[in-house]
Amino acid sequence: MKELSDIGLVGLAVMGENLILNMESKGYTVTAYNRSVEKVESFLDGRAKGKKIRGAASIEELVASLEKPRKIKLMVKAGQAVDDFIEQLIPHLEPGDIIIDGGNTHYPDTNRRTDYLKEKGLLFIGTGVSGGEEGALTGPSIMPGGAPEAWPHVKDILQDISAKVDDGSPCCDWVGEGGAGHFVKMIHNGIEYGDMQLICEAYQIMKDVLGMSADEMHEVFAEWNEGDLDSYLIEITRDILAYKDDDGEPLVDKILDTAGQKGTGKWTGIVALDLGIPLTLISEAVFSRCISSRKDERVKASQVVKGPETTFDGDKKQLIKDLKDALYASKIISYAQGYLLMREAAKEFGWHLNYGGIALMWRGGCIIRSSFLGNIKDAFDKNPELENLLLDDYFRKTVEDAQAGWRRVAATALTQGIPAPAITSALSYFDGFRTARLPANLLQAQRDYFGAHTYERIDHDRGEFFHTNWTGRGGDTASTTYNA
Ligand code: 2AM
Repeated sequence: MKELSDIGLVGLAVMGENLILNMESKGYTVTAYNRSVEKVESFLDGRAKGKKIRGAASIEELVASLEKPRKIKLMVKAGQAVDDFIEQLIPHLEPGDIIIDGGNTHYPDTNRRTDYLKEKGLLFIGTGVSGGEEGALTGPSIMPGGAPEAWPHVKDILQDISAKVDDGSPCCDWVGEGGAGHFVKMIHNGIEYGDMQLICEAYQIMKDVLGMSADEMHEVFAEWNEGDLDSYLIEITRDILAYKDDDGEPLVDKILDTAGQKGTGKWTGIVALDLGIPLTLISEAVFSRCISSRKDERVKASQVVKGPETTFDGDKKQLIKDLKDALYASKIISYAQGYLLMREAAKEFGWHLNYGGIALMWRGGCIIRSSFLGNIKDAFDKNPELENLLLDDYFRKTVEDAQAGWRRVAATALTQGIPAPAITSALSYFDGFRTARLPANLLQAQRDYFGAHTYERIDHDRGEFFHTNWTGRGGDTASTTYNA
């Protein structure tokens, strides 16, 4: 073992342990530390036995065991634990040393910590890590941001342990300044919410409109996974549908329909509202989980509130084909909206984001990995300044080609009374996006009528505001206005 370790890792829960083993397997020497020090001993005697991994019994020992500039990765509970370790580490570190937070941190905390450590001459990186326990061990998607000067020192190790795509490119690259890495991880999670909701809507339409069995749906997802929809989430859905409980019945049918959430989808929706970005699909996915969790209310309502009493008499094969188009088109909308939000956040926070690189980071290792992300990478390679994915030729044409089927699916869900908020709201966004004149002229008139909020006119320059005394009773004094 080398005299000094390449990196230290604090936090011996499963993600931390697996990342250490991953680093070690790539040839790095690692020092392990944990608040409850007995876990260091049991790790060294267990999974780390015989490997280039040393333990530290204290922060001092950890710091003394590292090559300079020191690199210490925190894999502890997000929040106070990160701040506590930073405070414990500061007195022992020297200018240029690097602290990396690999936890599920909210990006404003990473913005704050990057600035705080910069004042102390230290470099901070906040990185999203996606791929779960298995990914941590075999190759996760890693999304680092923070102090750009730190990147050259950690690039090799982070890229070596990350997932690789077919051509060997690592699913890890520099994301941007401050909290950009954790922001992009948050968007990843939001997109994950959207992708899962879309699949669930397709599932419910197959189950409740077409009356398909789990085995039949398994076949459909297996086929979809061979085409444009090829992705981890379609693949696991295929396998879930085939999984039988002890009595031979599909396990999925016995699972209670109340979805949990840990908050990253909600964070994504809140930022979208704050920045005025129409992130409709992901927001609907979050609200769908909220509706699902109100099970008692739904059960009671189902006994008294009637929906339409129609049965589907269309072509079953065609609807399955249409569902595939609806899923793919809606997914494009969701990513287009997620990218819009990243662009706006980059403007707001002064980040320089590499949009194609982000698609590549998500291409492998993480929950939303899919071949589709290769198309997004291509779109940004062609035009790094692409304003909206829907303006890229490939995506525009794909959505145009899919829209007939997509509209049939939305219409079927609506007439049959099956909730499909992600698929239908994505279609409404698409129609809003491609409509030159929306009814907001009337809305502005209403605002001016009741609140003297003023309006602009199509026959005058932008920026000139008018107020009308609509009833003859109001005054001519306009109120101040702002644009959301
Ligand atoms: P522990 O083993 O001492 O509980 C995941 O929970 C990891 O975060 C574990 O390594 C855990 O350490 C650590 N952790 C959780 N809360 C912490 C806190 N407040 N301070 C330090 N470490 C903490």
